[in-house]
Amino acid sequence: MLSPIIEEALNNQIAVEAQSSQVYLSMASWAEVLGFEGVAQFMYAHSDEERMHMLKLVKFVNERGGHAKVSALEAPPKEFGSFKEMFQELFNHEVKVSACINDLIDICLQQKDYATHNFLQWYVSEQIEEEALARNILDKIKLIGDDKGGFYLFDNDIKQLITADTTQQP
Ligand code: OFO
Repeated sequence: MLSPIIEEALNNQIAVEAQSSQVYLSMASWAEVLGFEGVAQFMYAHSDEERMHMLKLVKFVNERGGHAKVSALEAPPKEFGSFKEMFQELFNHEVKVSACINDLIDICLQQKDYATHNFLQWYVSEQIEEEALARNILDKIKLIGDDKGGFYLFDNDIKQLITADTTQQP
C-alpha cells in the first residue's frame, strides 16, 4: 500500500514524464517540418519512450492501491532555434528529470517505502542512459558545427540511435 506522500510524489513524476513526452513530440514535429527525417524519427521515438515511462508509473501506482492521476500539461515551445539548442534543451531536460527521480528516491527512503525504492531503480538506470545518449549527440553536433553536409549525414546516422525499448509495453 502506498502512503499518501509517496502516492503524491509518484503522481508528480507521472506529470513530469507526460510533460517530457509532450516536449519531445514538439521537437519531433519541428524537425519534421524542417525536413530532417532522422532527427524527427528519433524525437518521435523518444516521445513514445517517455509515454512508456509514464504508463509504467501509472500501472505501479494503481497496482499498489493508489490512484494514478492524469493532469493538465503545459504547451511546449513550437520552435527550438537550432538543432544544437534543441539537443542542449533535451540534455538539460533529462538532467532535470534525473533530479526529480533522485528526490523521489529520497522521499522513499524517508518513508521507508522499499518496494517503491526498488521499483524506481529502473528509472535510475534509464536516466544514466538517457543523459549519456543526449551528451553523446550534443558532442557530435558540436563537432559538425555549420557543416551542412555533416548535418545531412548526422540526420541519417541518428536513426541508428532509436532504441528498441520504445516498442516495449510497460
Ligand atoms: Fe527521459 O525521462 Fe523519463 O524517466
